[in-house]
Amino acid sequence: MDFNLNKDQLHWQSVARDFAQNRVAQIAREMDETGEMPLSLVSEMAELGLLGSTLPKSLGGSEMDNLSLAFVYEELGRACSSVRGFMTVHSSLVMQCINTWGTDEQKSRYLPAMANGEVIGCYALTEPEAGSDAASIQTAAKKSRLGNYELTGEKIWITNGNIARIAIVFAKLDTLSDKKHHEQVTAFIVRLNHPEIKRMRMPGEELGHRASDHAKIIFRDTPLSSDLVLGGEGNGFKVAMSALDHGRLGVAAGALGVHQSCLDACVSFANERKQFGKRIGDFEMIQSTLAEMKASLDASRLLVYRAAWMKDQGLPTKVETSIAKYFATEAACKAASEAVLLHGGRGYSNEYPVERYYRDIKGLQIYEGTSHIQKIVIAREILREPGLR
Ligand code: COS
Repeated sequence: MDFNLNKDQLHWQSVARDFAQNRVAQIAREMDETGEMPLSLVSEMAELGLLGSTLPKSLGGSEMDNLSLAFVYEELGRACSSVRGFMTVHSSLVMQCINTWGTDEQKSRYLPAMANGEVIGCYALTEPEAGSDAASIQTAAKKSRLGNYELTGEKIWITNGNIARIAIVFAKLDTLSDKKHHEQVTAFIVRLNHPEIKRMRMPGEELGHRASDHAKIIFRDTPLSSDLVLGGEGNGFKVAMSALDHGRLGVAAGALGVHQSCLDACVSFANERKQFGKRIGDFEMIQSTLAEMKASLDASRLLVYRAAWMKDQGLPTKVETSIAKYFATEAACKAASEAVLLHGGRGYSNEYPVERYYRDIKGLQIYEGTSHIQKIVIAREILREPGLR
């Protein structure tokens, strides 16, 4: 792996940093308090070419490499996890997935409009009884004699669900009911502005990601034409898992951003706060915290960049992505907890941003596969291939 960044990578890092620091960070606290992300940010991200990410220019994309995309998520994550989460779902889970599995017609119908921000996407896998056990979904697709489908079921925790125009929805196909659970799953690209589709905010107030749009979506005999199947009947579980390989890397990169912001906040606080007659940064216990935070950040960064770099080489990255997601989110959780402690009483209030980082980071440890799930993916692979390096 080459540790020197090329011109394009430096460009995307700088574009994302400038946007994140000058536009997003300025309003992050307000978004957290109001619970809304202004949609103008979506248009701005589109104009900067961020939403088009790795997609080809012929489909409205920006042709950045996956390492550059990791920099974009890292920079957005430094400023606001809700905005980073919006983009990871839209650009990685949905757009990269349609680009991999879609027909030419599906790609040209949806991807340019998504790259320019006109159409927002969401990914509808999770259900009340199917979280970690993704193959146990109950949403059903009934196939008619003419080859069309009807969709019935309920999806929850769908990020971007109320603002999206399209969703990738995973359902079990009735004609495949004699197959194994995961072999019945089929993915559909569903237009959400249909009267048979009900959408609402998730009940309750969330710990973090308060400017994210998390929806419950209900389908009742929703008609779907045959051209909306994504990746072929019965391939939906593979579509879902491969999309998560993109999304999990985005989450891991976002965790780097939160971790970096915790460190930055702690360094500045350690330099300005005085106790016992000197800067708290002069005390070895505080120095130990800062050193651990920095060492674990560097380790996370190497793991995230390794997975992105391998993806750019066309190598399989399922395990490396799970390692990056697991390690980077756990390390950032610890860093955020230490950051609140280091700030003392001030860290416990939203006077300082570490309180928001602490609430937000917990979400990254859970969504797109909890730390437990990432450990399952890693362990299964090393048991299957004991000499894995
Ligand atoms: N890419 C492509 N295909 C994949 C894949 C991937 N990353 N991971 C698994 N598959 C394939 C397998 O190869 C297998 O295919 P075959 O039937 O041809 O052998 C099939 O999918 C089933 O895989 P597996 O047996 O591993 O499925 P499990 O039901 O045991 O599930 C876990 C595996 C637990 C890893 C999976 O359910 C998972 O990731 N759960 C978490 C879901 C999640 O992240 N939810 C959050 C929703 S988004 S916020």
